[in-house]
Amino acid sequence: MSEYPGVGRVLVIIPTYNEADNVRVIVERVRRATPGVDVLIADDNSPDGTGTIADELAAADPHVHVLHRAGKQGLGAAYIAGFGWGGERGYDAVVEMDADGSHAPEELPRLLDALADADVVLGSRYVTGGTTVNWPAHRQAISRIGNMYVRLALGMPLRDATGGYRAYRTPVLGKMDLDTIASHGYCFQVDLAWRAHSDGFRVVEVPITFTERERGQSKMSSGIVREALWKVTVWGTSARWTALKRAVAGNGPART
Ligand SMILES: Nc1nc2c(ncn2[C@@H]2O[C@H](COP(=O)(O)OP(=O)(O)O)[C@@H](O)[C@H]2O)c(=O)[nH]1
Ligand SMILES: [Mg+2]
Repeated sequence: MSEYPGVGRVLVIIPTYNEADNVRVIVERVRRATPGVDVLIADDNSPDGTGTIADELAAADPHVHVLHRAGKQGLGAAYIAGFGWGGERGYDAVVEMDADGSHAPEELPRLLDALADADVVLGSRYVTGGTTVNWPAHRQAISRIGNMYVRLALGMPLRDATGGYRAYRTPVLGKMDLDTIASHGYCFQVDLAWRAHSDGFRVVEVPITFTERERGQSKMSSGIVREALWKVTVWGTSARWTALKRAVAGNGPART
C-alpha cells in the first residue's frame, strides 16, 4: 500500500444500502483514479445483494475491504463503524464517498492534495467552481436552504456543511468523541463539520461537481430533513446560550 504525499495511508469508506447496480463501478473508479488508496465498503446487509458483490470485489483486490453490518442503521452509524475500522488499522486519513457516483473519484486527488494543509476537507458544491448536475430542483432547494440555515443557526462560515464527499485526518476523528454522535442522515455531516469547526480544526472546502445518481434509489427521506433542522436549531441555541453566559461572566465570547 502506498502513501499519498503529505497525507499518508488513505481509506475511502463507501456506505451502501441497495447499491448493487453501483458498487462495482464506484470501486473500479476509485481504484483507477487513486491506485494507492484502499476502499472499505460498509454495507448494511442490503437485501439486493450489494454485500455479496462487495465480497467478490474484495476477493479480487487486496485494496478492497468489506464491513458487513447487521441491518439498515443509517449513514452515520455506517460511517462511524468505518472510521473505527480504519483507525484500528492505522490509516492516516479516511474519506467519505457515496456509492451512487454523485461524488466523482476522479476529483479525489484534489481533496487529498488540500488535506496536506488541512485537518478536514469538505467537497463543496457551493464554493466557486463547485456545481450540481441533474439534481432535481426540490433537492437543490432543500440543500441550499439547509446550508443557509446551518450558517445562520451555527454561525459557521462553511458553504456546504451537508455534503458527503469529505476527507478527514484520522486523529481529528479520534478527538471528536464519535460515540456521542446519534445523528443519521445529513445531520451526521453537519454534526461532524460543526464539531471540527468548533474544536478549532482546519476545515477547508474544495469545489466538486455533484452528479445525481443514474441507477438505484435515493434513501433520502423527510425524516432525515426534520432530524437535521431540529438538531441544528438545538446546537445553535445551545452555542449562543453558552456564549451569552460567558459574556455575562466576563470570560469573552465562546467559539461559535
Ligand atoms: N450503510 C448504509 N448506507 C446508506 C444508508 N443510507 C444511505 N446509504 C448510502 O449513503 C449514500 C448516499 O445515499 P443516497 O440515498 O444516495 O442519498 P442522496 O444522495 O442524499 O439521495 C449511498 O451510498 C447510500 O447507499 C444506510 O442506512 N446504511
Ligand atoms: Mg445519492
